[in-house]
Amino acid sequence: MTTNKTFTMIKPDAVRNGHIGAILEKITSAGFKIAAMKYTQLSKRDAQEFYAIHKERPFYGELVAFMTSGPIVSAILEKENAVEDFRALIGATNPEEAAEGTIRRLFATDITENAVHGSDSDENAAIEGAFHFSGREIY
Ligand code: RTP
Ligand code: MG
Repeated sequence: MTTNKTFTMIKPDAVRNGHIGAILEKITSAGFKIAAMKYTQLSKRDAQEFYAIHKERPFYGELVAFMTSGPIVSAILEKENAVEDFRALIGATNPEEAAEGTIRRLFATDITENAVHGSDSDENAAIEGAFHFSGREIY
């Protein structure tokens, strides 16, 4: 069996609303192993760089303000087919469009404050994991 990795953040809305434990339970119950994890807060510069791909989008300023508005939990997760399976577990970006039982459907506030991040490719999973964790923090 091949295993691979994805990167996630429990975003400030879900942390503020007390959902860290319930979200981690959904993640581990779905078969993801935790390879790295920390409780931290993004600086404005961190968030601008992490979301640089969206810098021309109209929601970029709002996204950076939201992602720096409080602490987050960031983690590297390991599972066979990790990126695709995790995107399925979290559901659509807009929680109103997210499938029943998905993390965003259960815990997100709206399309901006949508509870969790999930990498969209193996390449971005590696880039995003390395942005948040040094080699010594990954097990
Ligand atoms: P993520 O990167 O956080 O896993 O989310 P995603 O792939 O489902 O969505 P993406 O298009 O990459 O957008 C990144 C984050 O920007 C915020 N967003 N706001 N107001 C809006 O129209 C809007 N669209 C996106 C969300 O926080 C989204 O997760
Ligand atoms: Mg994305």
